[in-house]
Amino acid sequence: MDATLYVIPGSHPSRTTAAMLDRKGIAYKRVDLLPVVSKGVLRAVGFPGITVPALKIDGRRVQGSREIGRELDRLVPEPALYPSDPDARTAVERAEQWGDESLQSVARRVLWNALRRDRSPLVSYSEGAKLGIPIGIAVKTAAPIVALSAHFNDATDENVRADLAALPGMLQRIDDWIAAGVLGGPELNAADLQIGTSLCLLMTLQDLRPAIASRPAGELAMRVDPDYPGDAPPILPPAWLAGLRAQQAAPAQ
Ligand SMILES: N[C@@H](CCC(=O)N[C@@H](CS)C(=O)NCC(=O)O)C(=O)O
Repeated sequence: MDATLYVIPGSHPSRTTAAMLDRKGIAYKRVDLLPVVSKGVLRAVGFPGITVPALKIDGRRVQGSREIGRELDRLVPEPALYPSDPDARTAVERAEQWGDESLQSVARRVLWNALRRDRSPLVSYSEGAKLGIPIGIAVKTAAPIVALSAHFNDATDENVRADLAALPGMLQRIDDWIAAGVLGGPELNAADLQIGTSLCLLMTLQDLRPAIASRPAGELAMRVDPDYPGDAPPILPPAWLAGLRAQQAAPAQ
């Protein structure tokens, strides 16, 4: 199979897709793109949309982590990313959809808001990336990219405060899915890979890591992508983290 995966270094759905390809044993070439610049490059190479992950596989173009998951199961059925039992499949697809549509954006907004406050951790997210220019230069000139990414992703203070207030409930939902066997089973499924990488991205922030790492959701994340790049020292206003810390101090029974 001839496969090329277009990613942005540190992008969580890109890591989801890379994990899917690895699980299927499909070798691929990875093309690393800078945020924002990525939109034009994807159009130039013939993708209809402007987001990563984008996969060219045997001449076909597939874009979006969920679409790619389904296409990979069609091309290489085993090991399956979605259960064959219809009820189990519906539950996994619902969790995956929530991961894509809700948790993914929360992780993206929190990260860009934090990097807008302090760009110095950016280099850690590009570990091992081949961006076509030295990483140091890419990071030094990243101010407009960070500002634009925060803007495109609506990473406003107001939104991120609301995201962090909602995060304890989101983590509880993930723990509940793990307890119900929808997530975290013996074989990782598409929803595990979708949700796990968003958790990994959130856990790159030292502000959030302890509250996530100490619970089943955090254990799942470490199973999904233990080598996730990025490490940001405390950056966010402590008052925004109060709900998360209160939940960590008094976990649900
Ligand atoms: N929900 C989609 C969204 C993908 C998405 O928004 N990707 C971001 C990176 S995480 C992107 O390409 N952003 C464009 C940019 O940063 O310029 C998926 O799972 O494929």
